[in-house]
Amino acid sequence: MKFGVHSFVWNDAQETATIEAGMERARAAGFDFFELPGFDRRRVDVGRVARRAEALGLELGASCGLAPEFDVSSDDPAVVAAGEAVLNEAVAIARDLGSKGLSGPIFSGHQKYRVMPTRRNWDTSVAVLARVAERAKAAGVALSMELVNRYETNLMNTVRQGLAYIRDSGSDNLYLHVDTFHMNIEEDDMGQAIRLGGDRIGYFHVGESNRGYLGSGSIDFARAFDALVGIGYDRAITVEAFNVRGCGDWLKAICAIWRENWTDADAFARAALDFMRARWDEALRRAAAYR
Ligand SMILES: [Mn+2]
Repeated sequence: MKFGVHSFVWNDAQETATIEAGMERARAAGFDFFELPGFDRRRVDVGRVARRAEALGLELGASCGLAPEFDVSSDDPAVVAAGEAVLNEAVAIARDLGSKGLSGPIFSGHQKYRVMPTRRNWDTSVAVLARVAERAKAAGVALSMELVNRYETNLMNTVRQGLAYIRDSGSDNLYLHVDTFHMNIEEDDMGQAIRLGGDRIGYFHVGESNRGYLGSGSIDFARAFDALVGIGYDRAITVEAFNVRGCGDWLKAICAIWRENWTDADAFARAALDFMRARWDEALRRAAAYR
């Protein structure tokens, strides 16, 4: 299994220099996969980042979220068109980074909504993602939609909803990106949700219920990892947490990061990798015992 770490553990990765610093710290902590968020291509030398990652032996993953003015589920066609352009650009960046996928909450604005989603919002989003998924397929990039919790989108929050979305799209290049932090809020049972997702689970985030040290909260990692082993998941498992001092106010506002759970990012990352490896090995041993 490839274990990854999100750049947010160190910083919000909006410039070449901070991205390179994060990659070096991730490699030093022992990771072999590194996730980058969306960024402004004019501020990041994508080719240089890709070469540096290759030299370090790090596989890159790309993700992005959509600001309200790029909400592809919007009732305003101009906003939807702007959002589709942002997604097409994100696919191109993912391709140029050498990432096999683009993940994150790409199906709506990444924001707290104050209204119910309508059928029209759903259909609008599905039509956009179906088109973007086709373009992404031609670029060798799989799209994985992150099922975030109710405070960060209104369109869908569960694996069952995500599967309905994929069916409606008719796409074979749309997958689900699930995250233990969000599933802990929205799913009745994390293990059942992962099994229901099966081969449509395209990417996996590990986050503790308090966004702090893995094992310090209430996430049932045995249940989650047993299910991942059960479905034969073989893509990256990436720990996500937020560095309060390294991440910008825009990001902290969206994800409601209001306090510091830890201060030493390197120590957090090393402990997270040890924790994930240990829980994964336990899940493999349990599966082998009942094969
Ligand atoms: Mn996540």
